[in-house]
Amino acid sequence: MITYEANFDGLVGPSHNYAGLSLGNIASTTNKNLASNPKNAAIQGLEKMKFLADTGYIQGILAPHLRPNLQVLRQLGFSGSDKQVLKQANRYNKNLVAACYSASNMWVANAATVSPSADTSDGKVHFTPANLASNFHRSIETNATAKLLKLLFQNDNYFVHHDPLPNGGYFDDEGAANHTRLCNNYKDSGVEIFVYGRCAFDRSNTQPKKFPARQTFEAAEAIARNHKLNPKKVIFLQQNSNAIDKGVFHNDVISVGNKELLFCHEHSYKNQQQSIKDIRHCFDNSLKVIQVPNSEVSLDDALNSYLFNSQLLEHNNKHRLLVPLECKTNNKVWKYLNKLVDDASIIDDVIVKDLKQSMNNGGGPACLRLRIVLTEQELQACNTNCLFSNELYQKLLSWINKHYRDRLVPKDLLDENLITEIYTALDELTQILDLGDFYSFQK
Ligand code: SUG
Repeated sequence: MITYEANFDGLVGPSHNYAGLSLGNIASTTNKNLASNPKNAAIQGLEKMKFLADTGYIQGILAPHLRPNLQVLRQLGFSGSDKQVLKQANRYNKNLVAACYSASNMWVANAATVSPSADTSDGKVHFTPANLASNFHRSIETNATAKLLKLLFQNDNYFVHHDPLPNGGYFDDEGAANHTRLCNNYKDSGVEIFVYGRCAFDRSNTQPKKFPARQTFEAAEAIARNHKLNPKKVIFLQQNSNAIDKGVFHNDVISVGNKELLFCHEHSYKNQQQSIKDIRHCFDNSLKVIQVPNSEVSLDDALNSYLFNSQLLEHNNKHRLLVPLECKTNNKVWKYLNKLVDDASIIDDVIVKDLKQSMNNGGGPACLRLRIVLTEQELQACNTNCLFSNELYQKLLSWINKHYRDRLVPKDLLDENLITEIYTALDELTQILDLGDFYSFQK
């Protein structure tokens, strides 16, 4: 049976803006209040999807969530017309309005953790939407994500949807950004690696000092249990807390794995050498590890370039890396990448894509995609209108050009016209993607 690794990318929403909402994400805090360009952001993402689809990879699309999230503002006691709600909330706290407008749901690597049917004891694909409990603006994504995944992967014969984990600090979960799957072939059972930043029940466990550790060990364990994974094929590794304090807020900013290859920085994990040994022990001799030494690419260079947030793709039994443009403009990283392609027989191609609009908020190529390994039958069982095609590309491109602004600054979030523009755009999108009345204003 043919089995694919499909990449579902988040389509950037029309309210993409820079609000400095994520403590510990250096790009987000540095670029606070910068003018954003939602149109370019969406087109940059769409061009990445097109490239991958044209190259032969299975590419899907996840629709943006409804923003502003006025329902949350009403829940918090702001009332009246939409305009009045926004005005009152803005008087109360500007960050609250920005949070309700955030297009952060574009980074779908944080949407959910997905285990392929080859790894689960009931032979079904398991989904757990992330609670994203560490940041308010991200925590309000969970319900819409759960609804969207259920809509796209509806067939009970193939798909199991779990509830998000409970809030309250013990089970903070950031989804696939802290989850890596290694396997020999996609159809074979694999090793699932869960990376966490802190143990909630063991306060003596090392914690970062400056920035929050967003994922807990307890959340990772709960997902592995729910997904009915074979305990012998699951590994829990702790992130290096100094790296979190430098700005490594998710594991996918410092390591990426696919098939039999793990590409990581030497400061990815708490006990790096033991962690690699554990993976080797759990996987088999075919495991390949490229560990990048700090002397060649420092943590700062890794963070500035987002080298490890590349998409690591299978290519003719080898691998290729789709890297953000920032890897090319960083001399050390670019030199390293050229050496990697020249020297070894593991990576044979590097593709550069401009994703500057997303990068300014700390979201690189790998943040924009949720990987879902699917058999041919499972792929046919999902909502195929959300799978990429040239026709869909053309439709989405003209939809973006028609509806998106090319500049947003904080004061624009109070412009009532923006709400109307967004509703009109999203209404049309549900027709393009055949999502029915997905958004609450359509009821
Ligand atoms: O959660 N940025 C996101 C970036 C997520 C990147 N995803 C992965 N690494 N998988 C975050 O920090 C910034 C929003 C703002 O400041 O406007 C933001 O939410």
